[in-house]
Amino acid sequence: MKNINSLSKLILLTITSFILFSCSDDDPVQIALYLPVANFSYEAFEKKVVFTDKSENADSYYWTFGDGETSTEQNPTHFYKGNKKYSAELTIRGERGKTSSKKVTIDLSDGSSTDPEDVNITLDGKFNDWLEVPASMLATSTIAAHVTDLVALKELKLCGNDDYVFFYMKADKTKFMVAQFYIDKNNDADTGFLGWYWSGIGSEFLLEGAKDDGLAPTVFEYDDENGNGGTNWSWIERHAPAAKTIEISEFIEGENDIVEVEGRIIRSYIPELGRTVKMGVALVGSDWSASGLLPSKLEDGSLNNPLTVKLP
Ligand SMILES: [Ca+2]
Ligand SMILES: [Ca+2]
Repeated sequence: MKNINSLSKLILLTITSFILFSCSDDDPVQIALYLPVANFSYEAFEKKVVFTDKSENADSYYWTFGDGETSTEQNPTHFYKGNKKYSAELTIRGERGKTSSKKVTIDLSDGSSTDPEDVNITLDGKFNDWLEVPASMLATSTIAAHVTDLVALKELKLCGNDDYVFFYMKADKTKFMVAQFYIDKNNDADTGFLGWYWSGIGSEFLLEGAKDDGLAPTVFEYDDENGNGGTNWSWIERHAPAAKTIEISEFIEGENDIVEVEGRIIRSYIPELGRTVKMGVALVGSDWSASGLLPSKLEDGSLNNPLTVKLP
C-alpha cells in the first residue's frame, strides 16, 4: 500500500503558492483548494483486492483495474481472474470538470491460485480437506516438545471464509472438558481482554463450549468499560449455549485417548471480525483448571504469540 498524501499536499502547497504569487484577478486560494487530487490505497487477498479511496475534492470516480474491467464506485472490491501484475488506475473528476489520476501496479504473481472464498471445510470427520487450504490462509500450531504443563491440546489449525472460522483440534479427551476460543477481532492488543495465555492479544470475544455439549459455546464479549484496560476478567454474555454458534464433526477416536475434531464458528455470531484476527485456544479439565494451550508457552516459560488468522 502506498500513500502519497504528503506528496499531494506538497504539490497542492506549491500550486497554491504559485497562484498566490502570480495572479491577482481570481480568488486564487479557492481555486487551489478545490483541485481534485486522486489517491487511494489497496489491500490484496489472493486475487481479491479491496480499494479504498483517499482522494480529495472528487465528484465522481472511474476505476480501471488493468484487466478490462471498470467501476464507478468510490471504494470497489475487485476479483482478478489471474495471478499477474495489473495496472490499476483511479481517475476522479472534480469541480469544473478537472480530473486527477493515480495509477499503481498490483502484483498478484506471488499469490496462490485459490480464492480465499474457496476455503471450505466439510465437517465429516475426515481431515484431508485441510490439506487443500492455501498456506497463506492456514494458521497452525502443534504442541512444542518442551511443554510439560498444559499438554491436553496437541494440535490446532484455523482458517476461514466469508461465513465461518474453521478449526481442527487434536486433544487428549481425558483432560478436556471445555474448549475456550479467544478471538482478537481487530488484531489490536490495546482493545479487549489481555489474557494470561499469550502476549500481543486483546480479545474481544471468548467462546466457551463443553465437549459433552458438542462445543456449543457461550459467546462472551469483553466489557472494555469495566475491564480496567483489559486486565480484569470482565465479560458480557452475548449468546447462550443454546445458540448454534459452533458446529462440529464427530469426535474421531484415536489411540491413547486422543480425539480429533473439526468444526466451524459461525461468523454472524461474532460481528466485525477484521481480515486479520488473532486467536488462541485453551482447554479446561474437569476440575476447571487449564489443561491445554495452543500456541504453547515458550521454552523459558514466557508467553507466546497467538495464531494470526487471515479472513476474506
Ligand atoms: Ca473434513
Ligand atoms: Ca482487540
